[in-house]
Amino acid sequence: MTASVTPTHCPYCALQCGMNLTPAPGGGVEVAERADFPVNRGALCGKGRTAPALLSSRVRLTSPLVRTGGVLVPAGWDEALSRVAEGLARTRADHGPDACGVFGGGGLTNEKAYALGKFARVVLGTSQIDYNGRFCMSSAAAAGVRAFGLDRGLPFPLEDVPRTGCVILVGSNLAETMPPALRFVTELRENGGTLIVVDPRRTRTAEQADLHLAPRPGTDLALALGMLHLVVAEGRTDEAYVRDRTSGWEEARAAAMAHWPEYVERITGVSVPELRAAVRMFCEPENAMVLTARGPEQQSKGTDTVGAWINLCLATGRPGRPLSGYGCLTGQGNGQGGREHGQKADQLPGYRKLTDPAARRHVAEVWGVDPASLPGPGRSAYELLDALGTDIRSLLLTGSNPVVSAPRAAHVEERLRSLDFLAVADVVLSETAALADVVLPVAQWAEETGTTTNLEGRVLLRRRALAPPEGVRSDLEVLHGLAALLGVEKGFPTDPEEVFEELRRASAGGPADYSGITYRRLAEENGVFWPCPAREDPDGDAEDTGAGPEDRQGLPENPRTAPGTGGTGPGGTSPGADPDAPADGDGSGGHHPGTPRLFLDRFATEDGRARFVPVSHRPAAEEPDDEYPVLLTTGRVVAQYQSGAQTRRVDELNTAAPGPFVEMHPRLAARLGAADGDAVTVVSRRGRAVAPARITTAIRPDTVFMPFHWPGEGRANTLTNPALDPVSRMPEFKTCAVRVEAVRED
Ligand SMILES: Nc1nc2c(c(=O)[nH]1)N[C@H]1C(S)=C(S)[C@@H](COP(=O)(O)OP(=O)(O)OC[C@H]3O[C@@H](n4cnc5c(=O)[nH]c(N)nc54)[C@H](O)[C@@H]3O)O[C@H]1N2
Ligand SMILES: Nc1nc2c(c(=O)[nH]1)N[C@H]1C(S)=C(S)[C@@H](COP(=O)(O)OP(=O)(O)OC[C@H]3O[C@@H](n4cnc5c(=O)[nH]c(N)nc54)[C@H](O)[C@@H]3O)O[C@H]1N2
Ligand code: SF4
Ligand SMILES: [Mo]
Repeated sequence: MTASVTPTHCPYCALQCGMNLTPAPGGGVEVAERADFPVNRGALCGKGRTAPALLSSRVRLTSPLVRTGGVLVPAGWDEALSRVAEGLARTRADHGPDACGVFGGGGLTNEKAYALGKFARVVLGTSQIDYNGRFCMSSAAAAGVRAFGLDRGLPFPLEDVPRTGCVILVGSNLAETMPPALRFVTELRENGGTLIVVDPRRTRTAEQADLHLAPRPGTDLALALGMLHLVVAEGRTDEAYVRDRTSGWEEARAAAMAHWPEYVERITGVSVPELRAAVRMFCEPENAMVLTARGPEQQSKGTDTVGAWINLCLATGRPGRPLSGYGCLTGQGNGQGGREHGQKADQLPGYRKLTDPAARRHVAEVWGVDPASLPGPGRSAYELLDALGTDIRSLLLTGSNPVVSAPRAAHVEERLRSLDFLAVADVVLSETAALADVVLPVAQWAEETGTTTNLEGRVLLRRRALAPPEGVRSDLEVLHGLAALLGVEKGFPTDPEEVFEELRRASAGGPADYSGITYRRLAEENGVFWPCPAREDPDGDAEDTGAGPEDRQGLPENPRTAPGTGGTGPGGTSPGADPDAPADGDGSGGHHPGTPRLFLDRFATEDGRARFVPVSHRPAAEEPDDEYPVLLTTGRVVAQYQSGAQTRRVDELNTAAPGPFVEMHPRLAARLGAADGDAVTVVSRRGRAVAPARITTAIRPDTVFMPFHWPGEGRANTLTNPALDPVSRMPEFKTCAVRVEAVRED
């Protein structure tokens, strides 16, 4: 970089706040405000503000580690990479390619996620790859595909939120998990709109709401059905929209009519008058939105639950209309892009299906391999972790810390220990890296260039601002080195832009089409929304993706990118065009402008109609009983990120949120005889955890809440239930049955 200011994006959550990095007086970089990025307009939360701390931290890894005589000792890169290649090659020779597993992360850039999926399928030839995004928004993704034919977190930019009439936030604690985004709902209320928050806890987000519904954890499906029942009963259905833009209404309607408000009140604990008030607030304005996050999604019925909220939106004519619709607030920095380019068990780049022969042909051609050589779909994340040490003998893990973050974590930890060989690439010695045979120290966000796709489907460029410390390599360099040692010399470039150029070609014609996006455009624009297919460029430059017409043969026409779809037709005057785009023609200088708003003309289904899916309430996999009478739910606090591997190593954040706790109602605390701050034991069928009680009336008396950011005796995931959603394979992080006991001093 010649300039001393490097505009880039935060390493943490899916908001991908814009920030500037400037040289710090003592070396390294400092965060400075970057007001031009519309998502955060300069605002940052404490995590983003302190992100540079980990770049220069003494606790980060700067040398590979190799297990020798039972302990991890520093080693050179040649030795470390050889050990990894040997470990994987031996497993493959002894047990076949599917005995090699790969586990990725939604924090990895698009380039890394793409290279990792290609590495698994082309170099290892294994079907056994999945990633932590399965634990994140997979239920919303599955429901989105089912209803709309396409999954993109938000089908509209966040800036639409303040201009709608009503927003229902279902199981999102935005105020703590995406603080700068709270502004959008604050502005909504300033503009006269209303906010409904659905959360068993009165969170900082719920405190902002006009109406807070506090259902029992795991009952959002019934709640949404009860609201839909009332919509029908009160004659609030948008008949014309249902007729013209949807299919399957009769079945979905019949299913909802079986959920009487009184029945729903018994299941959820939300009263009939509250249900009626919510329906009125949602239906009366011309425009309204439902946004879900992990609360309703991380359930063993998460896909149906999101489906029920989508049904409510469809019956009232919301999706595919300006300033209206359904969206999912994705979580990780690249939670969106990380699920599009092939680190998912069933997927090829461009959000293509691994089971689709045309998709296999297209991607195999880009990769220069025989389509028949590509393996089929593999196991989902928890199933993959559960198979470690039995069917899967060696694992390459990058960008995740499942010892802390996976459900039934003690079991997962034991499975990791039973592997023949474990390699982990990380920036710090995470709890999972500490179990590895080889640890590979990798570069961090500010030390390398790459793209991410934020929760709006906006593809962004993160730029390198400083060189990584000596002894550290990038994930792309790691994959390049391993591929070469395993006999694949070509196809794993270390330059991120080169990887992105290949990703463009691999994604061309797929649902998540990035072929019209270049690093140059990303550097000039505030991100580009996919789908963004390559156009014939008048100057004949830059946009040749190499995807000739033959490559697309047999692929269904991409309905999102057909002319007029998504409102990005020529001229950019339709409501879909990005209001932030420069005003030259369609704001794209001859390029496809990208697609800020989806579905305005048609949905991405074969017939262009959104599909109602008939769903019915069912109980959680584990309901309270005499032995385990309390519900446990889990989630986040503002100052820690995920497994805490990064944020627990930043002093300021650690001081703000030093350890786990068990949030409980005074009535439950009184029954236990526990005072605020007293250690309590929480016991589930999977194990026990100990942490101080935090007593507050902000939670239901039948429920306790634990954040999951810490390892050790306060690890929430020792308790959680790995019951999986049948469609998305999402584990039930948000509900399990526990017993709470006061810890007695002996
Ligand atoms: N500070 C911080 N920010 C983060 C992260 C982080 O770790 N820390 N992680 C990022 C990632 S990857 C993600 S996925 C997002 C997650 O963002 P959110 O989804 O906002 O986070 P959670 O705290 O997991 O869950 C949100 C709320 O769901 C509620 N809830 C629990 N059970 C239920 C239920 O059954 N129904 C309903 N309706 N609500 C329920 C919880 O009380 C909680 O307040 O945050 C991102 N941002
Ligand atoms: N009980 C409970 N459990 C949960 C959840 C919950 O709500 N409740 N939420 C789930 C959700 S939504 C998520 S997303 C998961 C997340 O949980 P994890 O998958 O554990 O996520 P992180 O803690 O972000 O782990 C990322 C790891 O990769 C490292 N890392 C960061 N950047 C890079 C990079 O560029 N390359 C490499 N190689 N490594 C890097 C970090 O240091 C860290 O060790 O947790 C899930 N677990
Ligand atoms: S809200 Fe998310 S992206 Fe923004 S600064 Fe905080 S962690 Fe980073
Ligand atoms: Mo997540």
